[in-house]
Amino acid sequence: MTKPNYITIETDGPVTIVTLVREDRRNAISEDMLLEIENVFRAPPEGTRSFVLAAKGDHFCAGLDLREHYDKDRSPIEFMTMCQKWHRAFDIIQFSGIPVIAALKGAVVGGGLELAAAAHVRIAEEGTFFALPEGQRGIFTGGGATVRVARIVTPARMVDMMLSARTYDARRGLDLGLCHEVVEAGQALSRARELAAQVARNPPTTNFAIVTGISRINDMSTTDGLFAEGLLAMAVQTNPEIRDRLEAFFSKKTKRLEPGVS
Ligand code: 1HE
Repeated sequence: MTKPNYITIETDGPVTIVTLVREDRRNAISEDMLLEIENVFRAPPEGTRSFVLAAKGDHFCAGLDLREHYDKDRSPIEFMTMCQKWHRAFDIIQFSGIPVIAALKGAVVGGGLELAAAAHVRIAEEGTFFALPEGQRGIFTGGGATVRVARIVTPARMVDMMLSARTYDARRGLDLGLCHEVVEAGQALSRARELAAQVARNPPTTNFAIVTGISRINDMSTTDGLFAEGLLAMAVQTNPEIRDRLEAFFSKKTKRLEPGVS
């Protein structure tokens, strides 16, 4: 694989850290950058058991590269094809079977929010803000927000977000499910790395079931969903790898859950 220009890829044991490094454009996603993002999640470094998705600079991601869009003056079919590329790339992030922890800061807007929504856990630091400003720019979402963001915040709220271009800060984002944890300014990356290291210690089959199964089952009817849940549990609960963990629990060698610790 040739060296990417718009992302960096670093491995720390089983954790692979993918960083958007186009800070002069506020990490706006161009066609080339999208392909680089897709490639690393499609073919992760050997031994990857979890990902951190991070960004350089003050902002996570400003969405679609509006300059490239303007300059290319794409035809309807060209943009449809582009959307399909976004969908393909973000589907790989969501469904490759490997957990992705996003470290959010500054603007997480438009296509940047679509990218974050494809990650499984979102850690936001103080100063993060979420928005869908597409309406204001006269455009529409095209990277999966109508599916992923609408499911998080409800379709009605997404309509409002797009019409009003209102921004939600990290705390409000936490209430709405746009992020799962808020940390002090400057701490999102270290917390995401810590969580990714913890998640990497889960059996891969268990992580696979969690990150692919829950979303897919929620696309199914109740009957199909319950059946699919049984099939996944059948594979995970009978995995010989989990026996040691249960024994460690019985012999009180594992840390107990504590109230109020997230
Ligand atoms: C960009 C982009 C971009 C910045 N494409 N070049 N997304 C938006 O509508 C967000 C647009 N961006 C912003 O609102 C602001 O840039 C930020 C709040 C993210 C950051 O503000 P700030 O003051 O730190 O930076 P800036 O001066 O606005 O931007 C720095 C440079 O990055 C500037 O270029 P320069 O040549 O003047 O230095 C900006 O033009 C450039 N820049 N954002 C291209 N998005 C699959 S469909 C998805 C639909 C969408 O995502 S719509 C995009 C929504």
